[in-house]
Amino acid sequence: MCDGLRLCNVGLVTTLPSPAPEVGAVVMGVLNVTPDSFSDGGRFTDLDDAVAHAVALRDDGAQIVDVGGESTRPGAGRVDAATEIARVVPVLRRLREAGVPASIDTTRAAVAEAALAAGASMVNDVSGGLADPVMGRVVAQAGVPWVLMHWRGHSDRMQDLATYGDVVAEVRAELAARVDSALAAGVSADRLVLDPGLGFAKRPEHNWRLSAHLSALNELGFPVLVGASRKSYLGSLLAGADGKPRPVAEREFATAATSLLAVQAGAWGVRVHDVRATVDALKVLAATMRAAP
Ligand code: PMM
Repeated sequence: MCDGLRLCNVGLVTTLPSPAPEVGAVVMGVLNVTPDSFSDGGRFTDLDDAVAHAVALRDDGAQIVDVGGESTRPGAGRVDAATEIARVVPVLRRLREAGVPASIDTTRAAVAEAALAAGASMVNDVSGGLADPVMGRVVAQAGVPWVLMHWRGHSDRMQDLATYGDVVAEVRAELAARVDSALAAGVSADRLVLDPGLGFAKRPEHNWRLSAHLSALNELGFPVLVGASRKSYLGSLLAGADGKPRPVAEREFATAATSLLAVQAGAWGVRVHDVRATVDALKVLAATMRAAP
């Protein structure tokens, strides 16, 4: 049975969660068990703290908690697969015990495989399958949903790859190619979610343009997930008179605004650090839509 609050397990096959009606979109909470993520890096390296935070995100209204063991902030170096697995697997096991639905945020097939065995029920791949050619096979065999994010290269060089003529057309075409590749690997179309990858090989103007033209991605016919939460282009927008970007922890109102606008533009889901603020904003939108003629 699918109650709209959990991933729906049908035998071995896991289907996408559907939005809770009073919220109108799927809210994915962020849990980075890394020492160096830009927002929550270092906060949840203790297992009990990580699990408690995931439970709090769920209680605030997250339908799925996205667990990441490798930072993808611009300029970040890579950790090896064994380190990534050692960070995420104990957390995922505990989340399974606690009944908290979880996705694994990784670009590595080996990490995805270990994470799925430990209880993750969805793969969030910021490389859209480009970083690891085996990822499609692992996802197809597991029969789980797969978020394909737009990406052009690893974090240490991604900002050099932020060159576009028409960012909307190029992101759309590059995501369509990732969909073709996922389908060719045997992943079923109803397990795919697309994500414009705000901040990944994107300058602020690219993020704004993509946000303003989300409908171009919706036209591809797949659910769209948007991850704007606390990102640096919001910090720049909110810079003080001294020109300094607004600190990461003070970008919550702006993040909630991005969530509302994304869902209003047709997004299926939003990926955020502060679930409560976004759920509040989405409830306002959903109530307004219900009252519309
Ligand atoms: N952004 C980050 C990490 N993972 N996954 C998806 N699908 N979309 C995103 O925009 C995204 C992501 C950036 O790092 P964070 O975990 O600190 O937010």
